[in-house]
Amino acid sequence: MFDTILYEVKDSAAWITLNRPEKLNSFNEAMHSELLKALEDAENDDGARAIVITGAGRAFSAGQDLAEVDQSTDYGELLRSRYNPIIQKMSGIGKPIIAAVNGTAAGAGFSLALAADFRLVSEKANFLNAFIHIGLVPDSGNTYYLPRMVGHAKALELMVLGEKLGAEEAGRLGLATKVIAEEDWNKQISSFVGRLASMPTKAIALIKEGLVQSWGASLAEVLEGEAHAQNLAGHSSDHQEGVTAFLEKRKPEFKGV
Ligand code: T3D
Repeated sequence: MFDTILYEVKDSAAWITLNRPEKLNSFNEAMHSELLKALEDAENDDGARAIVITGAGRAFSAGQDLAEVDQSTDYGELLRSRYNPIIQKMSGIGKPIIAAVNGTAAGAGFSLALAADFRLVSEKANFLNAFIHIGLVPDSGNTYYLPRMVGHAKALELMVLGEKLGAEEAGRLGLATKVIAEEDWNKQISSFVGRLASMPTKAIALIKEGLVQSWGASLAEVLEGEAHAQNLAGHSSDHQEGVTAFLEKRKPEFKGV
């Protein structure tokens, strides 16, 4: 169905693999539209309660395919039409998105990992704000997410110096949710994804939405947003199940509704 990605729904999660390993999963036009379509499919599939994005081969993604751009390219338009819809979509999807960063995440590949809700990072992986090395500025949400995650000073350092950030330091900075040894990779990814896919999905969606809204909001607006979200969560079947399971002293079985 797709040429540049692999897509599979299994164990209640949608697994999206960027699949141009010979080009380090850099983004060509087809991969932009296919990733967006895969995200929409995953969003609309009730059988998928978590979404994983990973890369085939030794890289997560090396960002824009540089062989596809030249001086005639309208870079602003390229971002508006191809990258930005992906980043916006990831923020708006009411399901947890996990970037399983198997190797280098460079340029817009770094931005893609930042736009996920969790980053599980292989001990062999690294993050690289490669833009500066080719005279560009970080894009695809990089200047939004990175300072919010690691602070202004560190973000500026990574953007301007363009040095590789290793997995261990990414863990220390809180950018990596978990750093995973190679031999444990598949097992730990499956277990983390399985855990998220069995959680109260509706509450996760409301948490994602509330966090995004909180950035530009006043305390009064945030308090009202929380009250609204809590009313929605409080009337979900999963909330009822959570309370019943607590009172019955058993593990809850959330259905995501
Ligand atoms: O349109 C616009 O420009 C605006 C949008 C911008 C968004 C962006 O993402 S801009 C940033 C683009 N990305 C980069 O600048 C990263 C370029 N790649 C690298 O710096 C290095 O490849 C890595 C540090 C990521 C990995 O280095 P290394 O030594 O492990 O691998 P390599 O030998 O450089 O790459 C392996 C192959 O992948 C190689 O092909 P070959 O020689 O075997 O046929 C290389 O050309 C190819 N490759 C890697 N990155 C890209 C790429 N081909 C096209 N585009 C790439 N981004």
